Amino acid sequence: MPKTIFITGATSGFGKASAEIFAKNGHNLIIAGRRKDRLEALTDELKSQHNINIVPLCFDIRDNNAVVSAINSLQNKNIDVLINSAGLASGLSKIQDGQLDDWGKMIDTNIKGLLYVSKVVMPLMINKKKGHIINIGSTAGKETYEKGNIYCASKYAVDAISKSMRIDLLEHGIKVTQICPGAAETEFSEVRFHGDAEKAKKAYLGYEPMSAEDVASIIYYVTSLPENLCINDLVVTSLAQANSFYINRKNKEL
Ligand code: NDP
Ligand code: 8X3
Repeated sequence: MPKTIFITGATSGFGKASAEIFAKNGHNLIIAGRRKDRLEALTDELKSQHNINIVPLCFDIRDNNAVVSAINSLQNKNIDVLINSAGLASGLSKIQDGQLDDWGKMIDTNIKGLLYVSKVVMPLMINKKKGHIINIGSTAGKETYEKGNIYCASKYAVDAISKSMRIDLLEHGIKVTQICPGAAETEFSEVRFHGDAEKAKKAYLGYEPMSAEDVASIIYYVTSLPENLCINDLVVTSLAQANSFYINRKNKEL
């Protein structure tokens, strides 16, 4: 039975790879992001390959009015799965050297943006006493690491929000899963280093990180369990990574 999957951050990385795997499996999509050209290209591509409905929604999740009006514009608000993937790290520096602008971006996107989208979608799921919210946390939300500070704090918040959602939505039969990936090669590091592709590449040198498709396959998996089962919290890394700080790099000085 096809479901409707609402994916934030669908223009890149985990969100885009999730759109692809759910489309391949015949599910209808609502895909969101700020880059309209990418949303349109992905919509055209997936529609040409699969017999599914796709609604692209272009908005900035930091803008609550934009979030509310985008979701209210949907003709069909029957959302089965919400994947909160939109997020970012901005900067990597010691907390005493941090930039307010970077901190604001991470807090506004990873915490407030996730909350804005969820606030509109939760009542829709409560109405039908069914739904599945998947929040993309991080290993950074399980252990802090040097220079990770506010990014880690934003992902610790996702951890707490996911636990709270699970408790408060329990009586409504809504599943809440937090997926906490370790390092995966997406546009994440390029965004973190403010567009410096060379610096971004170094984050993945000397070991094999996960791919966006690896994480998307886990996201798909957690939605494919029987109705009475819910994976609450899932940490996934490549074989080369133990946690936030231990990565088995071949080139040890990196
Ligand atoms: P990408 O940079 O590849 O994708 C991030 C997505 O988030 C893009 O589609 C981007 O869309 C969207 N986004 C960012 N800011 C906003 C905004 N203000 N409004 C709307 N959409 C926004 O990164 P990943 O796919 O790797 O990251 C996805 C999630 O996974 C993030 O929450 C990240 O923190 C988390 N994560 C990533 C890991 C990694 O190693 N890659 C590991 C653990 C967690 P657009 O720019 O078009 O708006
Ligand atoms: C992204 C993974 O290790 O850069 O959440 O924090 S890490």
